[in-house]
Amino acid sequence: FAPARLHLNDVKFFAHHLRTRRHNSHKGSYGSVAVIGGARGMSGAPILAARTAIHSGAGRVYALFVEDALPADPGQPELMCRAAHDFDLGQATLVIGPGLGTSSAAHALLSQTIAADSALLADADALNLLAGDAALQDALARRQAPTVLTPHPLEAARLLGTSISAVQADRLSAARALAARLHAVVVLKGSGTVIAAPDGDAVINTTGNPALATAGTGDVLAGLCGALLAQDWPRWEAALAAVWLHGMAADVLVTEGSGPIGLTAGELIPAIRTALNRM
Ligand code: NPW
Ligand code: AMP
Ligand code: MG
Repeated sequence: FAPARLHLNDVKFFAHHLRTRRHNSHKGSYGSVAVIGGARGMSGAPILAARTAIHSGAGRVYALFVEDALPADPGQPELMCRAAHDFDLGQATLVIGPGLGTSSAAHALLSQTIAADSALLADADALNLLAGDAALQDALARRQAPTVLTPHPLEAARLLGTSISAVQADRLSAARALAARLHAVVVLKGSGTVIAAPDGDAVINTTGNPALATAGTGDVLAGLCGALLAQDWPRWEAALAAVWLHGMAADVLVTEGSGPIGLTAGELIPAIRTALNRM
């Protein structure tokens, strides 16, 4: 069956999931996000995700580093930066993968994360580790808490044991196959991002442009979707809204002359905040 295309009117349809900011609310009312990643040389990835999460309404955001290689200055004092082994994984929505690397410490953290009873978004190296471990895939598929996976075409190819060209030749089937196998909502990124559910539902996003073809934009998407999950959005609507808003932010920035050449992932963050508030 043909997939739907995701347009502004569809997104407005689930805007009611946005938390209204009640007068007597506090940071605990808006959920916590913990981003787990940041192996040596890749601390930027979890920081981008965590910065996005705090700009997307999450009440508290932690950036957790796999090898104790904490950056001297994460550039965002609102974030709580810690070594990952010092954190109780049950207390936040978990975003694992940005810059995680594939060390044995990263593998152990992924295993603990999958076992935690928290909403989970797995991206980047978390997906690469998953691709090489059938037992972890089984554990992921058995999770009760909401799970969203955000592979780019190479990460999807690794998970499916195939090539980028095979994934790209039939993106819908690739996304649906992964969603069915891993019992998760799958976001197959790239031009015309596909969002697929385990029951075969699939949607193609209509926002976004090649300004997004730059380092760190996937990490920003992970932080945005994590923030919506932390604010109790259902996983399907969280994935759809995050993909749509991320692409819309890039479209607005290009219209304003900040792209397509040289747009940076960090510049998406305030534009996402604006798009969320307008929603
Ligand atoms: P090609 O070149 O076409 O053969 P990798 P990564 C393909 C972290 N980061 N359509 C493409 O293959 C991440 O979080 C850290 C078609 C491309 O070369 C990870 O942990 C940053 N093909 C880690 O780095 C900022 C596509 O995939 C290859 C495609 C490695 O992640 C950057 C890249 O895949 C980064 O986020 C598409 N739409 N998209 C930081 N500042 O700390 C991708 N491909 O080898 O898994 O590398 O994605 O850079
Ligand atoms: P990642 O490869 O993980 O950094 O993610 C890249 C992000 O940019 C994903 O959200 C992609 O969908 C998006 N992206 C990359 N290239 C394009 C493109 N040509 N058109 C639209 N979106 C893109
Ligand atoms: Mg990525």
